[in-house]
Amino acid sequence: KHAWDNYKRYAWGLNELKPISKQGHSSNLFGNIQGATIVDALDTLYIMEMKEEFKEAKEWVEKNLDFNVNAEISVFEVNIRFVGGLLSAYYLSGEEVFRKKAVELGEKLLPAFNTPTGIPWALLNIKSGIGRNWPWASGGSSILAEFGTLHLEFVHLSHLSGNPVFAEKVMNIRKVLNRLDKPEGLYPNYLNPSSGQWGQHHVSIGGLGDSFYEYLLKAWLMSDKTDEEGKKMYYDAVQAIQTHLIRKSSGGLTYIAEWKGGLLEHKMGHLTCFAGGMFALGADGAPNDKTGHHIELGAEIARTCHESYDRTSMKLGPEAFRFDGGVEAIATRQNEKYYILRPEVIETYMYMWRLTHDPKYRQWGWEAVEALEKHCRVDGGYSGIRDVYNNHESHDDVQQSFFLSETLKYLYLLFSEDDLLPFEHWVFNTEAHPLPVLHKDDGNKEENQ
Ligand code: DMJ
Repeated sequence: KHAWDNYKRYAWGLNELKPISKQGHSSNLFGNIQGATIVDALDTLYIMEMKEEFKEAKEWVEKNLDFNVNAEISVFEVNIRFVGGLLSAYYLSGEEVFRKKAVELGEKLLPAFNTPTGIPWALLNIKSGIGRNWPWASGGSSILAEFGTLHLEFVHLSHLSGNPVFAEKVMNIRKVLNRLDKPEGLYPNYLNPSSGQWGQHHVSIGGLGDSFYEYLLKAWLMSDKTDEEGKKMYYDAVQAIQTHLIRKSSGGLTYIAEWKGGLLEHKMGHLTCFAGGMFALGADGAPNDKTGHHIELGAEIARTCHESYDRTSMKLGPEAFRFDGGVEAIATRQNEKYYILRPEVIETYMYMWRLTHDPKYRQWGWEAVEALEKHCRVDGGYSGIRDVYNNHESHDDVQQSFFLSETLKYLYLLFSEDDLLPFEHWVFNTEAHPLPVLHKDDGNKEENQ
């Protein structure tokens, strides 16, 4: 409520809030599409029964959310936050405006797929339909975690619009990936959309790779376990990750390293911490009696990520931590010591709690709540921190929209009963927007009704 009220007071209708300077914050990820915090927070407001706030947010969407703008946007960010947020708001509330807006935005994103291979561009001007890739990406490549994180939303867009084009686009991405040789069974982070060849052989379960793996598993779960291709791709990938990337430190902490052309960098990003929850969520379907092993792996990653928080002064985790040069789970570089209100560690606690009911996950979640209140809460909302090892806060003055959509929602779910958004019926997109499992008989049910 503190995060929302201050956003409303100082930055209403803009993308994000600057809680120290008490004004709006615009990120170039959304071009001049506005209202990221509103759309990202809709389902959180709904789930937390903040009815008045949800009503105001819905009215803003009806009157002001406009995609007819001359804007170059990140296809990935707009998909996970805006399309995902609108889809969840529709499924939870049944309000037609959200369905309509989601499909309208989905249509705007389609020109991104106009490449020789159908692997989409990272950036798209939604007025002109012209796409391009990030100038920093290896050899003009698209990014695995970006084009690999469209599947759940696009399947739902086809489901809700009756137009198969969305699902076709994401199924083609799978086809391209399945034709390619994978070094040691791993997926490099870079793929050129024109040649269909990998760029640099860098592999990460954190930034640039992360949610691609998440969406393989969740595509299978969301299909009511009928998507055998997604299932196979997920468990094969996890096998290769275990063999080549997962290591144990001398102090006994399991971590997931980064792989650069066969050499390991013994660094784990905060983003990588989501994988604890992913392994646990996928444990049930693991082949060869490996269920217990996948749960254990999830638990070990959760413990390592908790250590990365516990070993700081502020009890909030750094952006990246290392297992080399005599340290374990500690950031050594100044530019990796920040915390920007990210959710991944709390997300993993939530999955581990639901799947094991070990009370330590609630304790760890509560430690994070106390640290957020102590160090991130300011008069004008919540802010990120520049150095979590310092004893004095230097605030970055941004309240990220994912703080409302993910961090706060996962905390709320961690302390709720399991029947609030039960895993049998819902999967969370990578921005924590719940999407319903498409049960085998859904089509008939709709016809019958
Ligand atoms: C969010 O936008 C999503 O969770 C994404 O998958 C990764 N980065 C942020 C949160 O850290």
